[in-house]
Order: sequence, then C-alpha cells, then structure tokens
Amino acid sequence: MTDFQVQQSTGQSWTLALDPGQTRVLINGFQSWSEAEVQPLTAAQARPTFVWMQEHGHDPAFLPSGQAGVWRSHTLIALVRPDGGGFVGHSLDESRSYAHWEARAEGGQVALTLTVEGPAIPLVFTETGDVIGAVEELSAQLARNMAARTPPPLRVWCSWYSYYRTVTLGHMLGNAQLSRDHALPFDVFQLDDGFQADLGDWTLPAPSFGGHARDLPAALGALGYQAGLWLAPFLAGPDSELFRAHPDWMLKGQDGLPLLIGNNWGGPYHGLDTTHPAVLDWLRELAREVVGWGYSYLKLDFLFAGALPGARHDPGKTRAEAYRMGLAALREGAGSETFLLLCGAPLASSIGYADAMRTGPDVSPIWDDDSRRVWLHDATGPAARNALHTALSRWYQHAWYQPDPDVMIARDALTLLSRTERHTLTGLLDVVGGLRASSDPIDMLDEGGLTLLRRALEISTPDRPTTLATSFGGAVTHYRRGTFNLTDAPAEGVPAHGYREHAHD
Ligand code: 9PG
Repeated sequence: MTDFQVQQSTGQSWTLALDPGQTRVLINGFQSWSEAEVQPLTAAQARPTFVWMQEHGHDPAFLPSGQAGVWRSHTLIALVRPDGGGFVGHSLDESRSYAHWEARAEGGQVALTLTVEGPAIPLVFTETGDVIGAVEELSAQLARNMAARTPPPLRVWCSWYSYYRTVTLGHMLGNAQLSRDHALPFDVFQLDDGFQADLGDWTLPAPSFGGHARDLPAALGALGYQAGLWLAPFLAGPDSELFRAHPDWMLKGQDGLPLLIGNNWGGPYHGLDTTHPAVLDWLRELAREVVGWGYSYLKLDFLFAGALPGARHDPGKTRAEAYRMGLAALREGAGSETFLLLCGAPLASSIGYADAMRTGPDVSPIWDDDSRRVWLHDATGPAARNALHTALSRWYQHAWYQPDPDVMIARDALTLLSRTERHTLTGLLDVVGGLRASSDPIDMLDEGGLTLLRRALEISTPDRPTTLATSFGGAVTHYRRGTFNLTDAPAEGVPAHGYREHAHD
C-alpha cells in the first residue's frame, strides 16, 4: 500500500511536464452510460449533438469538451506516459460534492484543472510509476470512505433485451420454467420496463402485460428463483397520474416550471425533486410496496434525473446531496437485505447505497450504431461496442459496487452479432468479474447457445489491465487474461471486434 498524501480541496490547477503528443488520458464519464475510455490526449473528446443526449447520457453541468486536446472526467483522471507511469487525481468522497477534472494540451505541457462542485473534498493528486496500481488503490480508498456495499455477484435473467416493452407475464413464467427444465444457474428473474401503466404509475399495470407485476414473485419462487423488478423511480411521465396529482413534486427550471428532460418512451419526461419531503415519503413507500409484493432485487434506472441541475424545494442541497436523499429513501423502504442494481446512475455518488451498478451503455444485438455514435457524437446508446468500450475502461470500480457490464447475448437468431462478437461479450463478463445477465429467450438457444450461456454465467474474479499505454480502440483493451480489439481491423493476432484469451500458465 502506498502512503498517498491526502489534501482538502475546493479546486486547483497544475501544470505538468508531460509531452501532450506522448500522453494518454484515462477518463470516467459521470453516469452508467457516459463514456469511460483511454485516449491520446491530443484526440478530440466527443460531445453529443442534441441536448436530450447530453442530459440522458452525461452531466449537463460538466459536459465532454467536444474539442481536440481537452478531456473532461468525473471523480478521477489519469495521465499516462508510454512507460505506464504518470499522474493520477482522485476524489476520496463524493457524498456531497462532485469532482470535475479537465486535462488540456497546452504548448508542450499539460494543464490540469479540478473544479469541485460543493464543499471541499479530500483528494489525492500524485505522480506515480504505476498508474494502474495507483488508480486501483485510490478507488479502494474512496470505496472505504463511502462504505461501499459489494455483496456476491448474482446471475440474472432480464426481460429487456428480447421482449423490450412488449413483455408479458407469460414470457416471464415461460422462460423461468424452461430455465428450470434446463437447470440453468440463474439466481434472479428480473422483469424490466413494460409492465407499468406509465412512468410513475408503477402499481397500475399496462394492459399489454397481461397481468400484474405483483403476481410474479410467488410463481418464480415456486420455480426456485428470486424475483427482480425494474423501476425508474425518479421519473414521471407527462401524462402520468403521478404528474397530474403532484406537479409541485417535480424538479423545476429557473422559471419555476417542471423541467422536461431526456427523450425516451416517445418524448421527454419529468424528474422528481428528491429534496421534497413528500417525494421522499412516496419513494420510501414505493420501494416498501414492491418489496412487499415479493421482489428481493430492484433494478433502479434513469437515476441521473435525481442529480440534474435545476431548482429544488431545498436550494441548500448540492446535487450530490439531493441525489443521495432520494437513494436513502429508496434504500430505507426496500430494507438492507434487498439487492439494488442501479442504472443510468451517477457513479461515485451512489457508493454506499448501490449493491451493483451498470458500468456501461446497453448491450444490443448489433455491434455498432454508427449513425448515433459517429454522426451525432454519442456513444452512450445501445450497441455491443459501446458497452464493451466503457465497461472495460472502468475495471477498478469493482471496489465501489458489483459492476454490471450488461447482458450476454448468446442466441444466434434475431441478432446481428457474429460468433466472434458473441465470444468478445463473454470475455467482457469474464474480465469485469461482476454481475452476470442474459435476456435470451431460452427456447431460442440450441446446444451451442446453451453452452455459451452457461459459460457466460460462470462467476469470475475481476481481472487487471496490463497496460494503459496501448489500446485497440480507445478503451482499456489489454488485460492479463486476454486482449480485446474494438477496431474494425485485425490487430496483433486479435480479429476485428474480437477477444483473444492468453494461454494459462
Ligand atoms: C428500459 C431500459 C433497460 C436498459 C436500461 C435503459 O440512450 N438511450 O437511448 C437509452 C435507451 C434505453 C436505455 C438506455 C439508454 O435503457 O439501460 O437496461 O432497462 O432502460 O427502458
């Protein structure tokens, strides 16, 4: 263990004697879906074109720069020399404040700036001969300071990536039954978006679901599975009963009107003001109610809405504090035994409440979404490549919570993923060493598919990178157990989009 010097800071700047042309930067995006990557400092950091993408995938108060030679990062940043040494800056407490880091290539040097949003934070800024080791040690220190929860990882079947919003009670029960017949080693069957009448109206069923979410847990229990439920507890649809009854509970703009944010479900939606006492009571009650239905696993999604800039009932709270008040209410209602997977969530400020965290964008049955990634500069949307890129570049976060790199897709029907790309997804799950999940309709898996799925469900320990100085595709791609290639051309014996495992000693 290195003895790092901890200082209190409200913001600071450094000028570093690093050659920008020889320096790589490791950055961490604000929330689950925001990019994390390791890139040449002189390259350009992508900033999404549309405001809804900025709200939905980034921190609107500290957006990616959109410029060449300027890189913005949340909580931590590392500047890496070709020899693997360099500089690491790391916040050691994000329960009240956000640490915004910016590295800028300036002449023959690198200018680094830290801006702290909120009260002074303990932090370490250090030069090191081993950036990988220093990032791991400081992440573990942040996790200890914020009382991280890291229960054993679970193996989850989730309805989203096959049934999307057309999921029915019958799909859930049919898959659970088939899974039992094949003795597949899932712990949890989790119902995703599609069962509810509207965002916010969680206890009213959608007619298309063919039942009520409260009918599921007992039937799953009889098959030997725990029940999991998706909620986006900080959102309210503009037509929901929740919004109609309580427009005063919403996060507001400076004009005093409820903000419309993001864009999903066919348009924008509202966010709850998590400093409002009535909202906190409602959140506590919601979590208590669904746990009362028999759910022991909750996937709490679109949580960024609780940390957006806006006018709040209690203007004295920082965004991090407001966000954590909402999480505290949900945890209180759910009880400490309920497993909480957070998603679309500010990362470091969730530590201590999250059992698990989505650490990348959604996987989907396509490799890339060029139109959104290349032309609209937004790599936070669903695509296998985007999920790999970001989840691989957050390897150290297993100290903060159980990382969830999202689902394996093992089926070979209804997918555009090649055999090579499917193998790469199993590699991702193996090196991240966190939650395991699948969404494949079990009746779509032949013997080969079932074998691949069983492999993907094998729990592993987190692996470590061998270098940050080389990358095949702008992410952390070189691991001890194997090498990923996220580029479109073969590289050093690893096929395009591929993963090559190293021979075991
Ligand atoms: C349910 C889904 C699933 C999924 C979540 C989240 O950027 N986007 O357009 C975008 C769309 C959907 C999305 C994430 C990002 O998915 O990650 O697992 O629960 O909601 O609606």
